Amino acid sequence: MYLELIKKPNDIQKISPKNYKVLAREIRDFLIENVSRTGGHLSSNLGAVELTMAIHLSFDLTRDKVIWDVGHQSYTHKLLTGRKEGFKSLRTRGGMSGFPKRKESPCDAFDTGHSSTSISAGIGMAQARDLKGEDYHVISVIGDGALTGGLAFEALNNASAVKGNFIIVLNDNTMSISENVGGVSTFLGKMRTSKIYTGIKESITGNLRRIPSGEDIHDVISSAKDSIKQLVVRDGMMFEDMDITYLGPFDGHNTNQMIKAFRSAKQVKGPVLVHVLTKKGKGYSFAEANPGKFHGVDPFDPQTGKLLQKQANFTYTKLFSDCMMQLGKQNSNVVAITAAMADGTGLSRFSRHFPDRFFDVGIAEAHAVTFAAGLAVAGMKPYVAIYSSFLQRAYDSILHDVCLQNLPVTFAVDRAGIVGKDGETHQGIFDLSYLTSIPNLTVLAPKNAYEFAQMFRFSNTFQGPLAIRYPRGEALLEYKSYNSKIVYGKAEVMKKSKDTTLALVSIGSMTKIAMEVADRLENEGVEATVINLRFAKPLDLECIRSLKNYKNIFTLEENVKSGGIGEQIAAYLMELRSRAKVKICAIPDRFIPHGCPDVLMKELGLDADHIYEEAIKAAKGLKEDHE
Ligand SMILES: Cc1ncc(C[n+]2csc(CCOP(=O)(O)OP(=O)(O)O)c2C)c(N)n1
Repeated sequence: MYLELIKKPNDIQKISPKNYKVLAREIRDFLIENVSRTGGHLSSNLGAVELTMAIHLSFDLTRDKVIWDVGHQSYTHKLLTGRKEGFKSLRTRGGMSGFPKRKESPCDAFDTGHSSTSISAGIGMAQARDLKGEDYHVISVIGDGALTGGLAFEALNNASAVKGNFIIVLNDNTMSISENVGGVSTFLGKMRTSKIYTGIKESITGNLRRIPSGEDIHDVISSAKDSIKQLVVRDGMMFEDMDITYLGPFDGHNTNQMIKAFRSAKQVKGPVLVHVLTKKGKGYSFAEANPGKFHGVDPFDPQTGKLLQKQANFTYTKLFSDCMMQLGKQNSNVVAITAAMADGTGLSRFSRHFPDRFFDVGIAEAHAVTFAAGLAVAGMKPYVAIYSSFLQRAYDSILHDVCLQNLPVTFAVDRAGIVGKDGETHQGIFDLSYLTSIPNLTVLAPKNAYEFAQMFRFSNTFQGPLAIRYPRGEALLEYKSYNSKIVYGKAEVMKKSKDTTLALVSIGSMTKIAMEVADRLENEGVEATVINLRFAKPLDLECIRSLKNYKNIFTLEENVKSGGIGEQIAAYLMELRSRAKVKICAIPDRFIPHGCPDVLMKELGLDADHIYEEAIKAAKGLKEDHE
């Protein structure tokens, strides 16, 4: 009933402190009920309820800027800024985004989705504020998982350049999606084991030098300050040594304690890090017991925690898991690398069977790739599994460290194409463009499950850099009989028409659509040639040359038009002085918002119905032209 009183930013400040706990429970109940219907990120949000309340109680959300790293934990922030109704349509087309969006609310200071950006963005805002002589607080909220990202470290290195107040909140729940790993996690572990301060008194005494004198905070300095200073400074030493004042650790489920911490943090000149300890999934037993499962979850029964929809059990990710097991057994040089996504990419099984040959490097995509280059130079056969959109982070590492030296690193590029409900930041729609621009890199995309397995077998003996891109979800079992051997640089002819009216040239997931369109055209008496490219790079130029005299060529790809295979094919046909009319069926060059993949594909005109309509028009129009 307290939640009902919150209709706009800062309304939470009307709630009396004695009711904070009830409000936190109401928020959790709301989140569980709503996410159980719509799906979404649950564990991280349940863990950040009191932290978000404390931020909203300590700052003026109409002026101060809060940046949520990754942004998947921003649901309570949305609730407290008047977006309760939006939860009905969470992550659906036209509905509320699951991430912060500046266009959604003036209280969303910065759009996020990819990890480890919040400190950099916060430094930028704080510097702009100081340059303009403005007066507001900037607060970057980052998880211990996101803190493993290199960008976060670059920002920490730069943080002391901020002379005005700049608050970094480290939300430490020991988890990334799965258990957090690496040196940062160990270092935070040591800090966590120190006493959780029950009052602000002790925690600030180690930071006297940067708290301006004469302010009320001075009054709370105890006589035991030297010994406490030792304790606090040792605990937060890495931050202190970087000239970032360290406060904490605090109980991230104690709203009042965090309010006091923020009161002190506000008074620090320069960067200050407030370390809070939270529990991922807090307050919902199923999520506490299995925070990974409820990190990003489909609709479920809130009473039992069981998923409501039948899960696809034959996904490309599962197939990748099988392929990696096979490759691992066959070749003792095969090693697998993930950037904090062992479960999501399907590498967990490999990690259990070959623990010595499995590496989780944290949320560090660029490092993952250059690390793989090092492994390859030293004689290993690395497989780097990273989602298409996150691989964008590693573009230069792929180019500079792997491809320039022509190293045999294989990239398993999962979630390529329209991914759906996570929206703009997560759609994997640029990789065909950015990967095919890199010399020495071979880029493959399978049309179905069988071709996928073939491509991974092909990768085992392949001697150069190779990327295999494949979509999210169910692996296609149709077109089993089209299973000719993979030959380097060769496309597969799936249908050959007698005349030259129309050819459909597709890559990966779009081959299914091309075949459906061709079948429907056949029913209308139009024969079409269908080419499954298999190789986005190198393109099978001989095959494309054979289409030179076609009247219409449709290219189909689940990638943006710019720099995609359609443009490359059109350019080649132009060089050949072909007079074919080329229709590029691709994603328009814009960011694609959240929504169900089927809905989005239809809206983008990339479904079989739409392409069929265009194709029949082209083919019949042609006939009419000739009549
Ligand atoms: C560049 C990038 N790589 C991977 C991801 C996928 N991802 C989303 S949340 C997350 C874990 C974040 O952990 P943490 O920051 O500790 O937040 P928590 O969920 O534990 O609250 C990961 C790996 C991402 N969003 N961005």
